[in-house]
Amino acid sequence: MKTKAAILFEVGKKLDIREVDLEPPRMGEVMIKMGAAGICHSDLHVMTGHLDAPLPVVLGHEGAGVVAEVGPGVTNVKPGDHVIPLWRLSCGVCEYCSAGRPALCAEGLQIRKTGRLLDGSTRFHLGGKEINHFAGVSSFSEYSVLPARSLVKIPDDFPLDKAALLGCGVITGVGAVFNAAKVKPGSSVAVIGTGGVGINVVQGAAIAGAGKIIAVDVLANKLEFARKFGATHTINAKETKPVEAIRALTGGRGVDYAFEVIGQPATIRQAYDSLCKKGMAIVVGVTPQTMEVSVPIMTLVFEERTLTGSIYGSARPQVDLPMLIDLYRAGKLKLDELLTGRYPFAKINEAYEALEQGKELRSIVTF
Ligand code: CND
Ligand code: ZN
Repeated sequence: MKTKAAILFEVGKKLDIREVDLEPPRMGEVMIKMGAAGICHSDLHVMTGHLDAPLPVVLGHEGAGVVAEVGPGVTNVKPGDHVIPLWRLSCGVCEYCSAGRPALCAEGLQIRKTGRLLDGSTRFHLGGKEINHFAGVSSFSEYSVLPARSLVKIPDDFPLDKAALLGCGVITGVGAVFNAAKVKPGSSVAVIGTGGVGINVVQGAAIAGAGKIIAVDVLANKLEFARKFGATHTINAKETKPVEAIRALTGGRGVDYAFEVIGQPATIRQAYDSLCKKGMAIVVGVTPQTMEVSVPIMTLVFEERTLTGSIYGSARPQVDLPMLIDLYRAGKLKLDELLTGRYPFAKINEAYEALEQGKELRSIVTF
């Protein structure tokens, strides 16, 4: 069948919406009709060359849709089911999956690096040539084919535009707080970079009962949003040095947890430098492969600080996504306020320009 998909042909170029051929799902695969797809910075990293992906590729890793067709052997979903696709496939049986850390499964990394589905081929074709999948999701397409294991079923009455946000930005941000840091009630938290993912770290910390939540960004509108999502203090890093300001706000002590949600060595170092003794810095931002950061070793030893990272909210999506839906329905998780922009699929490049200019908190394209 034919489907319209947004393709990145070359780094530095805009997305090109083309009508491509989509093969039906093979063994263990599912075709979904996308309802909405989220505009995340990770796709922008691929467009600018900060993140590697085999090209040409149908981008998009945040989305939600309805199952249109299932391939042979699929038992976990059926046509008509509403689903969120996961951008980290997991096998369910390896050491990491068994330990409840599916985002560390090698299968997900394989699909992400090769741009191919598990049998090594693609379902997207243009003029007879293979077009790669992105992270096994490719949500910037009216229809996509992906492994059945990459899907989490959600209630049919849960709106697909809100569900799309859960698939990356929300589970990554809230999950970093709940699963990676395990933020304790009453503790102090700094969040450096409060865009679409960072704002979910802010609201995750608020839900976890943090006493002090210090938001750091360079844009005034992002800091205003951060207040609405639970930040108790805000710092504009363009006007004030963040480390000094965070220390001043904590009586010189530093924070228990500092999250970096941008992807730059300088801000990762700021997160580390903002910690108290025994504090933990959690890197969520994605940097180019070769980038490094250095920290003073003796603070690791004499102050027992931790520097760690969190991928995909260190989550168990089959457990955490339904939990996030419950939190939204209980009025504790803000999704309506998170969704600041809606663009028709045809205007996806405008959605990315708005993200680059910092105009939106999180936006979606609809099909
Ligand atoms: P978005 O562009 O929405 O947010 C970045 C924010 O950082 C913006 O509000 C900027 O104004 C702010 N910022 C930029 N420079 C500075 C600075 N020097 N000091 C303070 N603030 C600054 O991006 P996003 O929220 O969609 O994504 C953020 C990062 O998270 C990005 O690197 C993305 O690739 C990564 C990510 C990681 C994961 C994961 O699993 N770890 C999943 N999804 C996205
Ligand atoms: Zn993302």
